[in-house]
Amino acid sequence: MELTDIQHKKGVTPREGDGLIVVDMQNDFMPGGALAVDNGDTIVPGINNLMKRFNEQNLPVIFTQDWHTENHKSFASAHEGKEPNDPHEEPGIGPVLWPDHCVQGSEGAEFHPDLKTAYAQAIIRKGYNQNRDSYSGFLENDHKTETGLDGYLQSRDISRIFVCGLALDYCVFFTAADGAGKGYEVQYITDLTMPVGSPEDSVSNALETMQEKGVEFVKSDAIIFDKNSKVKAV
Ligand code: VGL
Ligand code: ZN
Repeated sequence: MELTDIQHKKGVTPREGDGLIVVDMQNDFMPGGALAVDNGDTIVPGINNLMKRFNEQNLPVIFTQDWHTENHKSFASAHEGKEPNDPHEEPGIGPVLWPDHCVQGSEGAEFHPDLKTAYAQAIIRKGYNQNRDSYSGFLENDHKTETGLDGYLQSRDISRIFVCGLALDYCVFFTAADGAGKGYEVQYITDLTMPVGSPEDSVSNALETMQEKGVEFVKSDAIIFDKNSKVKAV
């Protein structure tokens, strides 16, 4: 399955109770970065535009930020004789190992310089536990340990989330899937994401799993804002 096989919603109008989650728009995932996603930078203007419109409606924008320790166990360099993209299955790690990326405090962990970070009302960091990865913005890869995003969204009465960012087949996928699993309505914005594509079936696996979990797919030009449904400023 590929993105072109996916049925998209005709249109959706953001309303009170919605939030926009922008996943891992960091230098290391951009062309030239340590874990570069092809064309990862091309989605920055579209995300900026969408964040602006959420902001104008007084709807929250939340970022996630991949935030690893040095020698994090998801890095190939932490395993003798292993290379990035080598298959590796171990609780909380895998299905492949990664190049060193998004190390806490490094330039690679910073957001893309053109991303309008001022729109974000909260930033949830993840992946800081040395021996366990966290692809999802909600749960670490043990599928139990909370990042705090769920509590944040609940305390702000958010029940529907729009997700975009990097990467389609990892952190955006797991954020969308866990969101659906936790009972959020999830709108996956398919033109504001790009895939890593490792291993080979990662994209089809992500798309099929999200469909099974009831995630809905929408293109950014089908997100239609209604000025009359603007949330009142407090
Ligand atoms: C990601 C692999 C490793 C992502 C993060 O943001 O999708 N992928 N760390
Ligand atoms: Zn990572």
